[in-house]
Amino acid sequence: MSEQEIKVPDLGGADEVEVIEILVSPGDTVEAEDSILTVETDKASVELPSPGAGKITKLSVKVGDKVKEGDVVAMMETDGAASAADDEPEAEAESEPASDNKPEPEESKPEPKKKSGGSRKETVLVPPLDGMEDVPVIEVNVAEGDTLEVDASLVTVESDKASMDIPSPYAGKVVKILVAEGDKLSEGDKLLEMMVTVDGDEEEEAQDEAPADTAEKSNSGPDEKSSKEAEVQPQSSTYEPLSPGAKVHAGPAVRKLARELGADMTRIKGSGPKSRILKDDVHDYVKNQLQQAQQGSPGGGAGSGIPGVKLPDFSQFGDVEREPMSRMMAVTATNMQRSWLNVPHVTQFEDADISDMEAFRKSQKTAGEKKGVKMTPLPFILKACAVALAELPQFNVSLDMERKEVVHKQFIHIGIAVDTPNGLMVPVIRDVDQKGLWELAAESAELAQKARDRKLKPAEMQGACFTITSLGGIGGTAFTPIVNTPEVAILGVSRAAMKPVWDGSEFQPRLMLPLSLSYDHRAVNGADAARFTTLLSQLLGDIRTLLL
Ligand code: CAO
Repeated sequence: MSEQEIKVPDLGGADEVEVIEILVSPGDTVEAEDSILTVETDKASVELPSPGAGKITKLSVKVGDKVKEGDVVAMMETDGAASAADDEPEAEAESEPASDNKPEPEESKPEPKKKSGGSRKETVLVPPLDGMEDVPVIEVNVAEGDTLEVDASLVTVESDKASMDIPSPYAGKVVKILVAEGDKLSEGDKLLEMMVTVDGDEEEEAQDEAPADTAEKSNSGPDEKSSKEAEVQPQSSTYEPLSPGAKVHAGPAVRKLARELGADMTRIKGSGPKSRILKDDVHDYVKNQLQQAQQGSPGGGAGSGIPGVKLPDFSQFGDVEREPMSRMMAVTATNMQRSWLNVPHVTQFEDADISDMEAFRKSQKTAGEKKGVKMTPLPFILKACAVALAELPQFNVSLDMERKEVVHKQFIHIGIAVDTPNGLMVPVIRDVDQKGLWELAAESAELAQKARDRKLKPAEMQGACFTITSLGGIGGTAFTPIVNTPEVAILGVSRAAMKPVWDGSEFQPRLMLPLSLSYDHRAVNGADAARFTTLLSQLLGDIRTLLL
């Protein structure tokens, strides 16, 4: 037995490099060429291999340490065979070619900001996205050469919950667009370059800040787009596959682990520098996949216990065309299926006599015109639901099945389903119980318009206790809505129609509003559901009771 030093080999020109991962522990037995640790230069990550077979006895470095050629990083016990350490084995450079270690050519360095007759170049970055990351660009709204005002929409991005426009922080001319449809963006990513109009003082300031500020904000080098892709695309937070051709950055030990666990590395988000995949990322990914399988796959088939639907070759029956689902459609489909599979649904029907309510609503037409607000049946229904939720709080809960707890909500926020050209969206009106009818009319109209214009912010679609889906403006006599989990009930409203109603001595023509209440039968029992719809019917039948 003899003790042997493991040293940092020739690093292809790099001086000091940082240890980013340690792949062995004292006591581990390693083979020759097994990776000991990973260091990262500006341009490449490098695994330092073991010079021979033996047992690691000591580590002399930790993650974050800077090392250079010849530094001892670990000690190992060998059986006395010839040491290869002194031969300085070549480190295994991975991912980027060795030539990347060369100093950057002069011309690729950003130039200091120049005074340019009342304008300066700025790189517009992605602002905070309400905590979201990797949000796909669905539309680029400007072209190179366009002259923009402050707040002009630059691009539209679409998350699971909402689409939003990213506004221009400057007035000026678009010089170069750095993103394309389909790119995934996170806060701080570069969007485009603009020549921004500045006044004299600001220009002086910009001159003083250069070049440090310029290096940060301006980068018009030819590699801009490709480096952006390399940085952004692998950062999928939902374990979506990387785009075709995107490179996986990981060392051999991590690759080996992924192989052993059967994990597809192109689906793993790397948390290391430059999105490098670490061992923990592989473990997290596998854990996440197992959890998903246990909870049931949203798409049915594997994991949910439900056989998937096998599609025939439709072209055998006639011409077909295929188009990709929009992200919103795919998300809605997943949510609907998740709810349908998880929630035991029951629907309770009721008709509310809204003849008097309708008379009152019509009497408010002129007042509405003066206010610029249209009073539809929806605000009355919102108000009636808020009263019913307060009186029957078992509807204002969510179920935490994992902890076997019922979450009671002390607020009354109601979602309204809005039909938009891009699909179904559900903005949320907060504190409905504390708002008046005009306020509810104005707010629901405003949110519905925002939904149609794809201007809803994610926060405006969160936090609902209950949902109303009104098809009354369109038609139909009844339907069975799907509960918008984790809420436990949803009210479907169909088209009001004149019906003969028996008053004890004769039939009266009354305007009847069909209500369909779907509920989660785990949280709500049938008797309470009947109480809820009966109460709604009474409240809408005599809207004075809404004030009580
Ligand atoms: N019975 C009869 N008429 C009704 C009615 C009802 N239940 N509800 C609304 N109306 C009338 C309104 O009074 C209005 O008529 P006037 O113009 O003569 O006053 C007309 O229908 C259109 O109303 P609206 O749809 O503009 O307004 P709203 O407040 O009733 O609804 C909104 C707003 C956003 C809920 C609705 O526009 C919408 O998008 N509904 C579709 C929701 C949906 O897709 N649900 C399905 C989800 S599951 O796939």
